[in-house]
Amino acid sequence: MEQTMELTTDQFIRDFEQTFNEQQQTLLQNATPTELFLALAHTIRQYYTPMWLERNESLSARQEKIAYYFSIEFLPGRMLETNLLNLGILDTVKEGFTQLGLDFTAVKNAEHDMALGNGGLGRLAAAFMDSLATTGYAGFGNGLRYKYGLFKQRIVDGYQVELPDAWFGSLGNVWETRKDHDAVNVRFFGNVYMADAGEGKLKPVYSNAQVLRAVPYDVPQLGYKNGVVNNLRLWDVEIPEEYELNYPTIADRRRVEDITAVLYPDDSTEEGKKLRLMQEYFMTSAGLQTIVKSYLKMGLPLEKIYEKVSVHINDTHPAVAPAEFMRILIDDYGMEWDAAWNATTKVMSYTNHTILSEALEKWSTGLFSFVLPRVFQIIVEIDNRYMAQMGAQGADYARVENTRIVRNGQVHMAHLAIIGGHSVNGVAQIHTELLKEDTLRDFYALTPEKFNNKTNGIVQRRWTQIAAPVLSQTIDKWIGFEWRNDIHALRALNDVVDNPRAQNDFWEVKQLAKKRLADYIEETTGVHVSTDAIFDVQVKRLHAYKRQLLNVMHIIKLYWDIKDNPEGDFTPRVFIFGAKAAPGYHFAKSIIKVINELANLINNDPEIGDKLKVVFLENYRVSLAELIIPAANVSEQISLASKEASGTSNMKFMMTGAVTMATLDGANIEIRDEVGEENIVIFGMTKDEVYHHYETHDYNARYLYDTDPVLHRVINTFVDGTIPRCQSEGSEIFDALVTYNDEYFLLEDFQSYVAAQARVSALYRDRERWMHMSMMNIANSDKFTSDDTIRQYAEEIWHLSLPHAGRHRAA
Ligand code: Z15
Repeated sequence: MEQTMELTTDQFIRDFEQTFNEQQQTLLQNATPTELFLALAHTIRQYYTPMWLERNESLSARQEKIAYYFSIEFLPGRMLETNLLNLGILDTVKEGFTQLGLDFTAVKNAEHDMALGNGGLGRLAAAFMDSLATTGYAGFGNGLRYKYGLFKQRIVDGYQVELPDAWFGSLGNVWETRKDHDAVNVRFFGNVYMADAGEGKLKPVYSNAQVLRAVPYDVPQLGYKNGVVNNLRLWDVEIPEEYELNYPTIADRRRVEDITAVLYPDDSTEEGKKLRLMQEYFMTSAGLQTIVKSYLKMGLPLEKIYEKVSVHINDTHPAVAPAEFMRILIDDYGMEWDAAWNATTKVMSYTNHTILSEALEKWSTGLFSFVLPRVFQIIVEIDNRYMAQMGAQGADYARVENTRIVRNGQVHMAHLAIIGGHSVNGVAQIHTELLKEDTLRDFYALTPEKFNNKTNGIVQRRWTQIAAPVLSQTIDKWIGFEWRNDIHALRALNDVVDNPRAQNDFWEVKQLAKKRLADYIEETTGVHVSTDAIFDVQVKRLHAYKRQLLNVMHIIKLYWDIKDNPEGDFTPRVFIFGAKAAPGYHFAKSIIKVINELANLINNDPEIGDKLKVVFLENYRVSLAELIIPAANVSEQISLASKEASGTSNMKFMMTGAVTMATLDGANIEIRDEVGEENIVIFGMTKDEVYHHYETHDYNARYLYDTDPVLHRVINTFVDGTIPRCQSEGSEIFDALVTYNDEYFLLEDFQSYVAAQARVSALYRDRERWMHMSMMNIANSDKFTSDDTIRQYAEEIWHLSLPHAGRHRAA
């Protein structure tokens, strides 16, 4: 049901000027983009504040069930345009700025990305917040208010250099509101023993514990044109006044502040640090404590909390939740174990985002019991009871042993999340199948009813209406406006994919986006790229399994093709990379260095010219993605089959008309199912072929290197001095590929990748055919709306019902 704010341009201008005058006390003409941004953001705050208050009142008055999404990362990027779009006033505000003679683009660019996330997992969490509000479900986020978000990446001499990202800096976060009255205490360390509490009960007594204050900052999450405002709650740490004497020096205080100082810059690898465990427990405990408190305000029995509360565990980072929930129910509120366990398992659910074992968190029992002594006791009890119960049911002993929580001196967080909850889901069909048949097969055998799939999605509004306004207008022109409110209406585009005038329009749209990106490339790197070339893009975290190196090997092959035959017929390409490497991930950083040096070699070779360009754009982030993705012709989704749980940028590229170069991995498979085999370019091994290699140990990379002359030459290029200034990085790559037998099977997939790329070049030269493919991708992208994904979570996992429309909803 559509519902937009009623706001005329004149009214907006009055509101904005008044806020600006109160805040900045200068002339509009003198204001910097940042000052204008602050005034605009505060104007918007005034617009949504009444909706936010009303939403909270109506949810508690109606005692609606609420789902809480616990995530150590949220990656919303910029919020200004999303908030304006969702209020239905983006065009009004743009028009107002034009009338005031102000540059809206400069103002929107003054907003710093809110980058409290690494990559896909954090971006998905932010997408779900938008979709929860948009669908109207009561779903709130719970996370950490890091002072420094994901590091800022600079490239110096081809190397990645990391700089701190003080994202709210001295200006503060304009969207947040501190909620002092909801602050709670969180305890770490010390000793715990059980004392007699009378009536045969025991109560824990703590000594020497460290008590810290958790203070929430709430960030509103606006629904698209429906007047709904949900809440993203981010916790910050403070020293409670009564304990200030314990922290006499600034250094003492700093150690505490560390808990919310930095987002761990690791993606898909476990960061086994004490501080990380403290972060995880801090946000989980604070969140759960306030959830129980606000539930009890309704005057309902605690045993039935699962009727009004769901808690979702996003990856293993908040997986201490079942144990902490048990602690709160038993220690703080005196509930019996069985009732508490019944409530806990009905409240909790868990999403797995990877099969890479490095990312399935495990803590040594020594560290865990040192940091969280009481929680550890509870986990041991859960584990013992699990063993006893499974034994009593006659479950297979080996399976039970494989699934227990405490094993070989380690606490297995995924196991706690599965045993302590009622649902575990993967994030794409193939990923969920792999969980069932491999990673979590013993759990699947014991409790198959807990397993389900929820294929990821994206906030399509951001990637079209915000990131690609001209594309959006062109869609309007051909099929009308309905798709802006109901994305499934986009399918009407299927009728015009072969219409020459439509094809021409969509071609021009892409050319404009490419021009916009080409200007940015020239400005930031000094490299001139031609928009006549295919823009071939791989943007994502740098990780061996994502195989940026396979892309590099293909580029090297093309380089030699041109050098061997400079007059040959060649379809020009611009290869564009964007990728951050975890600061401790040495090999990933070596790949960045090699890409940059290869780029120098190729871009400065006059014989190569416009046939081939390679560009590495530094500091890839959400706002840069908004510039890059709509400009892509080819979307590189080339992970080793089975390794990329889903991928989500693949969906964004598809929707803006790129053709996907894909392995049969993650959501690529579902993209193929939507667009059809002939509108995607598939190559490489299947997951079964990969697993066959694992089972037979028959893979021999050196043999491929020795026997395939093209491969031989390409791989030698890393070490023979052709690419200057990366001797040591080149030989690391050589060793990984040949000496250490190529863990991700790049050599095996190379020929098939090269052939697929040749197919792309031929297809691109046939403009009609290419535009058919491109438009088929746009026209059939509706399946990947996170609005539908979140509806499935809400209905099938959290058992939410749609709250009744509030006053702001049209009748
Ligand atoms: C992360 O971004 C993902 C998985 C993880 O385990 C961690 Cl620690 C971070 C990604 C997956 O790699 C990606 O395939 C998926 O699309 C995304 O999560 C969202 O589910």
